[in-house]
Parts: sequence; C-alpha cells; structure tokens
Amino acid sequence: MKASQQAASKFLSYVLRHRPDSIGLSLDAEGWAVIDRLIELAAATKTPLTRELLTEVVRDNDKQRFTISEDQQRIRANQGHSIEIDLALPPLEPPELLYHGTATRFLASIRTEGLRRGSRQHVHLSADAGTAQKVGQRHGAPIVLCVQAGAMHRAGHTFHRSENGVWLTAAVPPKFLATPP
Ligand code: HQG
Repeated sequence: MKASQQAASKFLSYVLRHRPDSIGLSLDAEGWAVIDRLIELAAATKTPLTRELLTEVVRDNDKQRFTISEDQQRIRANQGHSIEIDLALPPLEPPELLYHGTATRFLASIRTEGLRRGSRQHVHLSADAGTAQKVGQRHGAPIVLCVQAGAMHRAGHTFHRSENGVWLTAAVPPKFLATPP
C-alpha cells in the first residue's frame, strides 16, 4: 500500500469502526456509510478522500478491511467495530481449531477470565496460527493460543466469519483455551 492509502486506511478504520461522529458521519444499522457523504465530510479533515483513493484502499488493503456495496454507493469496515452495529453475518460452524494471538502479559488474566471482547463487539480469532502471531505482535511479546472452536460450537456458542475471514464470537471461556505451560 502507498503512504496515502495507508493514511486513508487508518482514517477509515477509526471512523467506520469507532468514531463516525468525530466527523459528523452516520452509519446505518449494519455499519454502512454513504460514500458521497463520507467524502464530503472528510474534505474538512487532515485526510481528504476521493472516490479513486477509496477504491484503491478497498482493493489493495493488506487485510481487506473494508467492503464497498454492490451498488458502489456505500462502504463499511468488515470487522473490528467498537460501536454497536449488526454486521448481519449468518452464524457459521467454525473449524475444530481457531487461534488467538495475544501478548504474554495478558496470559494470567486470560487463563482466569477467558477471552473477552473488551471495547470491541467480538473476540477476534484467526483461522491460522501465523496470522494470530502477527495479531499478537501488535500488543507486545506475542503468544498464540489455541481455541477449541468446534467444542464451543457444540456447546452452543455462536460464530460468524467476517467478509475478510476473521472469526468472531462473543467470548471464549477458559476451558476452551489451550495455553502453553
Ligand atoms: C486481550 C486487528 C486480558 C486480547 C487484528 C487482545 C484483529 C485480554 C487485547 C482485530 C483478555 C484486545 C482485533 C482478558 C482478551 N484479559 N486481556 N480476559 N481477553 N484480552 O486489539 O484480537 O489490523 O481489541 O488477547 O488483526 O488483538 O485492526 O483485539 O490482545 O482482527 O484490521 O485484549 O484487530 O485487525 O486487543 O485484534 P484488540 P485483537 P486490524
């Protein structure tokens, strides 16, 4: 991604996941923003956007963080929200194992409480350990936890998969987590 795309991606993550109100933007119940309105409001910020830049960011984003609607009128973040929106994803049976990357300093608390969603709407899980490792690195010395997602699903926990392949669930109780000794 180019520097201009990276700046736009950060701005979009902030506005579409956490603070649409910071630029006076409204999202609908499923988290979509009207692109023309977003461009209009972004013009007054340090991160002005154009239709072309938005198209590039969505297309080239390393994690495919955003989706433009089929009619090209709206944009939303695929996951990571802290605001209350309903992505309207169907519940899905997860693979037997999923992974969660975190920092070693959180381990004691996670062993006691399980994984909590914190400020976000969901706990985020990865389909592979490599991706989880990268997610963990964002927080410090990384460690990858194994989540018994199949067993959780059989016990009645609901899972969704975001448009960009991130698995989402409300919480992971400690008994479904394999932590290193
Ligand atoms: C930890 C990125 C103590 C949790 C990624 C994590 C992801 C606990 C941190 C997405 C805990 C929350 C989300 C407990 C959980 N005690 N710590 N009981 N339960 N934690 O950033 O999963 O690049 O909110 O392990 O790729 O790291 O932004 O969540 O370390 O998909 O697109 O609390 O964000 O995507 O941190 O990352 P976060 P996350 P983007």
